[in-house]
Amino acid sequence: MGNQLSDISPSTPFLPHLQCLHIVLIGLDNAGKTSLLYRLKLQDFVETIPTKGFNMEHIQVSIGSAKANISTFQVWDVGGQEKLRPLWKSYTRRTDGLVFVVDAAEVERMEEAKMELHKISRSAENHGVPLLVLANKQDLEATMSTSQVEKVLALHELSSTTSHHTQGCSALDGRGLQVGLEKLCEMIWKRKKMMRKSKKKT
Ligand SMILES: Nc1nc2c(ncn2[C@@H]2O[C@H](COP(=O)(O)OP(=O)(O)OP(=O)(O)O)[C@@H](O)[C@H]2O)c(=O)[nH]1
Ligand SMILES: [Mg+2]
Repeated sequence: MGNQLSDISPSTPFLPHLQCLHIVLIGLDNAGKTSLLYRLKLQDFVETIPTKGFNMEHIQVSIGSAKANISTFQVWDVGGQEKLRPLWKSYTRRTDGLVFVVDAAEVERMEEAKMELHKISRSAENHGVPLLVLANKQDLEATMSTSQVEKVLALHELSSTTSHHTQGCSALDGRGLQVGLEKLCEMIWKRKKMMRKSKKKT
């Protein structure tokens, strides 16, 4: 269904809610990407096993206060184990938005997460692609705040053409996800609008 929507959407910029947005969840193993994908899909917390390849689901979310404003997302969730990370590039190519998930309770792995985030952001194809950082597992007690996560991931060092937002969330109870997706949508539509404008000029 999402594919049909995406087929008609490029010529209908005045109906942004009809477009199927392609987004990719990446991040270290155990960060909670698959749990977040199925929280979004099923509105429930499901048992997961480490992802060996990828999962993909179409998800419909109402964005903003108007209930009729439904956005469809094609969400890719790619395994985060070290040996799988070289594959991230092929999933993020030509994506509308990147979602980088961290386990906000795992302080000792933040440096590793930072290195991977900056590596994928440096890839030419990802220049300017809006980035949502999800600081997951906020239901646990000792978690980093969003400002701590922003700092430790050195988001200020990312290219100035990359808009980003950091959102605390939990796949366990669903908090933060709606707001995070709304922010991501906002950034994506803003970029699409800018790209359309600069195309018209040339
Ligand atoms: N407490 C808590 N546990 C979570 C949350 N999200 C995920 N988990 C747990 O964290 C572990 C890893 O979750 P996954 O969703 O499989 O992690 P992943 O990022 O997909 O991992 P890979 O597939 O290996 O890349 C599982 O035991 C989940 O139940 C959360 O918000 N809160
Ligand atoms: Mg997974």
